[in-house]
Amino acid sequence: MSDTATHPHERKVYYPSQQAVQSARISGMDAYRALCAEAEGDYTGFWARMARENLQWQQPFTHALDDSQAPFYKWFDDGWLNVSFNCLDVHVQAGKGDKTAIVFETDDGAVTRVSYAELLDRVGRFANALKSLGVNKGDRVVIYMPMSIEGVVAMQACARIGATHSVVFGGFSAQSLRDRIEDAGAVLVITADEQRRGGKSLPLKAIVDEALALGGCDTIRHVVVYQRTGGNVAFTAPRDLWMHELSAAHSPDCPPVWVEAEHPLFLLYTSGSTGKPKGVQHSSAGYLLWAKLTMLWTFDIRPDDLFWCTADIGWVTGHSYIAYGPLACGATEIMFEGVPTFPDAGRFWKMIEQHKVTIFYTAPTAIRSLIKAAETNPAVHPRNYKLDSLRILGTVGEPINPAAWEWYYEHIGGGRCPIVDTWWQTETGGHMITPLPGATPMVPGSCTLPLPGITAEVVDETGHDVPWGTGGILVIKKPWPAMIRNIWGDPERFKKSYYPEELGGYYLAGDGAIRDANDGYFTITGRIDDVLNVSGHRMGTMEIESALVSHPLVAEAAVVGRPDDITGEAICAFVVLKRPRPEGEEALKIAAELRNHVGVEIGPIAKPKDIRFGDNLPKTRSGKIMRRLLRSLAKGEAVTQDTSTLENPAILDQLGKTH
Ligand code: 6R9
Repeated sequence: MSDTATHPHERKVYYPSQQAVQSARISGMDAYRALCAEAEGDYTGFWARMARENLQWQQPFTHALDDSQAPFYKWFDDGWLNVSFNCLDVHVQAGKGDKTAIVFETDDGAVTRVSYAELLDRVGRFANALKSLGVNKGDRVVIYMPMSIEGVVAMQACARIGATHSVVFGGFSAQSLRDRIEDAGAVLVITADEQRRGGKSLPLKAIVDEALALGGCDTIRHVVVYQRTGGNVAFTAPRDLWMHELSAAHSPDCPPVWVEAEHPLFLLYTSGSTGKPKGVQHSSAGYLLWAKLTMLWTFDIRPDDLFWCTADIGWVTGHSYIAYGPLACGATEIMFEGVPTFPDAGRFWKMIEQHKVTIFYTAPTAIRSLIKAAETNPAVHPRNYKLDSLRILGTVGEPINPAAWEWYYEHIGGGRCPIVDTWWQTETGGHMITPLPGATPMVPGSCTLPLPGITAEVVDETGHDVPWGTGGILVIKKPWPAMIRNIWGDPERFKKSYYPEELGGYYLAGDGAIRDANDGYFTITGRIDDVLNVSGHRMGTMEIESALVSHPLVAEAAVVGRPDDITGEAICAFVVLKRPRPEGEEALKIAAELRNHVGVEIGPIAKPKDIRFGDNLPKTRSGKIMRRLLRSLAKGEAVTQDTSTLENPAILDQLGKTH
């Protein structure tokens, strides 16, 4: 149970300053409540108004919501638009072509800027190049690229011609990349020769080659390569092509391909509770509307802001708050190639000072690791940097613990900047529950209240509201424009995962939550399914288990999470080998080999921190692995749960020991 529930009166409340309230777009709680009331009074009318006022339509829609095939909802169905047109052309046509769209800083500190007019030029050229390679509306394009302006160009160019992109995070292995290419049936991969992170060059093109060589990717016709480092890469003619050569050979003038509102803008693979990652399918209009509106509401973005979201374009945060949202608002944003600890752990603070960042959005895990760094090395403490350009701070990806929140508020925000703790998911498209910087009183550790139009609630297993102060399941009661539309190629799984019958038509988020007994504020209590959150990255336990058992030595594996001070959760694997249980040096050696194997199967982010070997796993008499016992063991706690149904109680002693 959370602190807020047990000690309602000890909660510390932080109010946005008068100044923040006065100047905000949604100014004060009354303005927030008025928008909520408008949505409640006329739900579809509210969304229709938002969509008319915030997007430019080539052909206007005549109705907002079609729920005739629920839960396959359609929004603004008969309207037509183009996402890239709404992100680029609208600003250039409004005379803002010279405004800087993206400030890009490389790993080693070189800075380049691109204006809206230049970005439109580059997107147009590359979109024409994609067309010349036979990429058509509806084709899937996999993007496996580093943080770069070219990465955004690739995404926007797909949007411009109606191709559906699927960005795969550059940390995923060849095997994971192959699986995603195959599942999406992609016709083309866009990658880079190498990526630069923390002073090192890491291969990308070589991994694409490896992925394609694994087989099953027969749909791929071309691999387009952005030359980032100039490192040596193998080139297979006529399959492989250079991005810069293609772009130079084509005209910047590429009329947007108008698409239906529901046309899939992108797929993004994310972990679920079974072994296979799911391709979350997003729409064009509903998604873009929410990416833009949440920039306006949650970040209160203004023309003179310098917005910095530190996420990678391989995650949904990088989609909504780098590639689409800021551009849809005509904002200026920073994009960073590197890591927060290179050349030292003062990098973020130095960049905020140097570029005069006004809105900073990052993950709790980054904050926690930078707190630790600042405590051990005074030279990288934020007090050494001038951070007074900041006006709003944000966090995303996992719960932020109150101590980290307070440090962020004091040391980064100077006690002056509201913190927006934004709860949302790959599936929701954009923020769902979050404070508003010019309205909501903040409570550290709570994501506070849903945005206007978002019908979040905490219910029991049968879909009935639980009283405030009682924990339960987080649901969204009504559909919303930016919601997931489908799991690519698997509508049944979509229904089962997100709209289970017993919840009576509510969207199941997969998180537990509790509302404060006094003010109804939401606190997220963590996943209720077999999904772990490691450094804000979603990892399915089954996915890691399948990777482990695919190693020839492994007979059986069970993966659970345990709390970790820096990464939030850490991956802990219990493994039974096909040979006698190893001990000492040998156990360490095999554990290292298994870790490496998981890195190859999924990617380095999925490597278990702890691996423990047993002769068996704790199982019920019906053969079910008792994960809750493993969770206690992983934490190093004594097992206090009922073990009467356990087939083999002696195993707990053996698995409780770390080596
Ligand atoms: C945007 C993103 C989604 C899961 C989500 C939840 C956790 C995200 C959070 C949070 C507490 C927050 N999560 N934001 N938990 N407070 N502010 O992270 O998407 O990668 O799909 O992860 O992350 O558990 O269900 P995604």
